[in-house]
Amino acid sequence: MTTPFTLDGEQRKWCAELRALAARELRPLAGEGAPGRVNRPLVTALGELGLTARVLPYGGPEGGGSARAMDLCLLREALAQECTEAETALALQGLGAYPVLRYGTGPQRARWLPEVVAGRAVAAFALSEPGAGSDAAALELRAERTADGWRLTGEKCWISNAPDADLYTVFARTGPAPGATGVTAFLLPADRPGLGGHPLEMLAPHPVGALTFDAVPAGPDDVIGEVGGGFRVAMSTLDLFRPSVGAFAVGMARAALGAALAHAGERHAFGGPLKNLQAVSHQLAEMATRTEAAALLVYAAAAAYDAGEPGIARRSAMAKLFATETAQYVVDAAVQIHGARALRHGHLLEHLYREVRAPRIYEGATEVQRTIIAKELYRASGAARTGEPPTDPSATRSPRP
Ligand code: COS
Repeated sequence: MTTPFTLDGEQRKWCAELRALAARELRPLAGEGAPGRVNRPLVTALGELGLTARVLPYGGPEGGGSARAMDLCLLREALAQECTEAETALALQGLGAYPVLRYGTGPQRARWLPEVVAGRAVAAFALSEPGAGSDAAALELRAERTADGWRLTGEKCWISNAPDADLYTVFARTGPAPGATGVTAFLLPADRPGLGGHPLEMLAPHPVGALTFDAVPAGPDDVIGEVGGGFRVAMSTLDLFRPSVGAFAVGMARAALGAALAHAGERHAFGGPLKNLQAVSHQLAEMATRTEAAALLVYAAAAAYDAGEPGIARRSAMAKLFATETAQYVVDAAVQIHGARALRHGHLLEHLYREVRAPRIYEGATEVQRTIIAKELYRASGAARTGEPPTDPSATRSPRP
């Protein structure tokens, strides 16, 4: 078995191939996309190159379907070093369609997964609302009972790939109970009557929008998982994707570190290359050390997920928290080493500086990750006092087939 402390030769080779592929095939397509909108040629290429299939291993309508966290993390880290747009387009396909892969019915899987995997359909994960970001269980999108199902009324906000996606995993309140109880996940195609939306202009270039629901009809066949089981669908999806946000951050940190190293070797000031200045060399060493630590936390969380170990929610939270905060530091330090040239539009670091901010917020802000980690610490210390085994919210995760 591979230890999470180092990648094996095959994994390193795969990462190198992915980087070359991203630079050759994906970066040119990314350059042609409109900021803030889904880049369909890029999504199609990710499907045709077989990359989406690695994130969403669809084994037929009734087949198993649990993504491998390590594959997802290595894909994201490698692509992020060459083309963040391709990286994010791939991740969003996974996030939007993973609930269908893991919890969907045979017909839901058969209808949508081949399309998403091939890059012909675009998926989105619609959880956040204007009044429910970090406090996801406060969501208010109402699903009112009708004779043959539900009608959804309300709105979603900051939804990646909206409003251009073809299918949405939507979390709505089907029961009167407040909080996590009474939330149900629905699979809604974009052409459902009453479903509208508009793009939002954000700092990062990836597509983000708002959705409006005006009595949108949904039937029992649209439910993902169980009625009332939607919060668990959302949380377990995030357990898989949070370490991979960390991997995206590690990829960006590596790209920034590479740029800073190159610049410090080429740029002369005060009678020699910048790298001869101790202030610069110590900064580079610190950037490298923190990036390495972030990568190790990400690989450890991914390896634990794939092995079905306990404490996944905590490990995912730690990986995302540490890696995204580290990447912000590394990109900022790389900008500082470059000086003003890094702030010009079109410079790699200007791009990364815009890209690196959002991952500290989406899929659970840094503060939410700390809350998840602390909750588990309290559970474990409470259990140690009583002698009971600690409860683990991520423990009911079905083992990988
Ligand atoms: N896996 C499965 N189930 C989980 C879980 C996990 N990782 N974490 C929590 N649950 C379950 C709990 O077991 C609990 O179920 P029961 O009531 O049946 O016991 C239920 O979900 C509620 O859990 P909890 O009480 O911990 O929920 P909170 O309302 O306190 O919320 C946080 C917890 C803050 C962690 C949650 O709201 C969150 O993740 N917020 C950030 C949302 C986010 O990431 N948004 C980004 C959207 S994508 S860009």
